[in-house]
Amino acid sequence: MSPLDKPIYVTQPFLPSLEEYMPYLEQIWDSKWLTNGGPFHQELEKKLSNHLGVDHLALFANGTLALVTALQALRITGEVITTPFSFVATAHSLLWNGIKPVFVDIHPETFNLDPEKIEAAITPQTTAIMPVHVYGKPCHVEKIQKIADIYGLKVIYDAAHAFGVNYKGESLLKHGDLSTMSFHATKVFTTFEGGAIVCPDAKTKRRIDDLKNFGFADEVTVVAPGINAKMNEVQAAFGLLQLKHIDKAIARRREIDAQYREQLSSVPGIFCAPLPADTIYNCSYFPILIQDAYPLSREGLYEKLRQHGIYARRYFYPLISEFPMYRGLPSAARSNLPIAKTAADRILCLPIYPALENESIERVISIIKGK
Ligand code: T4K
Repeated sequence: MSPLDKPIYVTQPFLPSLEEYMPYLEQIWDSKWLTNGGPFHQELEKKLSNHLGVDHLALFANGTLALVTALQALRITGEVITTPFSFVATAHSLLWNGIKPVFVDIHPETFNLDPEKIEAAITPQTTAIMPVHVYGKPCHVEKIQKIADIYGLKVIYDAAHAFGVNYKGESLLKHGDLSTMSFHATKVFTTFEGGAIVCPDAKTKRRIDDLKNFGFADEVTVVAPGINAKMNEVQAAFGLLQLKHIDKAIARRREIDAQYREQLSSVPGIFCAPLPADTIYNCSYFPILIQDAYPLSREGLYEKLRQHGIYARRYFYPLISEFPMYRGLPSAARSNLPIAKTAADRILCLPIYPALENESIERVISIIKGK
């Protein structure tokens, strides 16, 4: 197979060399400490908190369990306002807690929950807002906090895409009552599967730590009906190794983002979602909108790229609100979510990952340009 025929996926995990990973594995084999808050787990919590500039962070087995547990930690009930333009895990975490999702439309430029539309969706049952920093681009955190303060609501950010994003001089993860992260294989920072909850104080971290370990507070005391959501030592060790390379990996993502932007911004009918203001962005995704001026529809371009071995993805199509377990909700009506519907019908995320070669980027660009 020539390099030109090699399939190009939307993403690929950044894997340091196996030799670099072996000493960590040897240590695990020697100690026989495989899970339950072992030394690598503890070290990664400390190093990640420092790297991200946050006060407290609890590691999780994946991002979905982090979301489910974040809701438990704050004892959220009733209704929660959220976005339909996300990965389905966001809303699923609500259903797993017996909470009713209330979908609110997104902003056309950021693809994030539109703060201007939140107030109209608040009812006496509303207890929280769960916005998503979609593609790692910051939500309007100031406006959302103001609404939460007025109505006495909690804010849990699904920050699955927002690893290392800095907004107005500090970590984006510091906003809201809690932020959850995903370290899945497809994410900027990965531990194969994995996730975290970022929280502001030691007391909340303690509760979260209990909840992710069946509710055990000590050997004989169970304080809550917790779950098993612990990250194991093999994953935590891999996280420590990833962390050593993460700045270089994000720098390469920035180069790719710049190349796409330079080459595609002037193509009629291709809209490159702008870089967020006041933000040091992680370039986790490269979303484009296919507009009427482009000769193909979004589906047409998606198929054309596939025929050339390029697997761009339609994140987030279909909208969460279109799935069977959500579509009966009054807030899932298409008339309530026109901007999200248009975005879902026109969006395409192009391949972006540190090992993506310049020739591959050129290949993607030339197909989009119709050459
Ligand atoms: N909240 C939000 C906003 C999220 O986006 C997600 C996850 C979550 C919560 C939940 O977090 P986790 O519980 O997952 O930690 C992927 C991921 O599975 C999912 O983690 C992610 N969001 C979502 C946006 O994307 P798929 O169905 O697109 O994955 P898949 O398997 O098709 O992978 C995409 C491409 O990545 C493949 O074509 C090739 C490449 N790939 C994938 C894997 C799994 C690799 O090169 N190596 C791999 O190991 O969902």
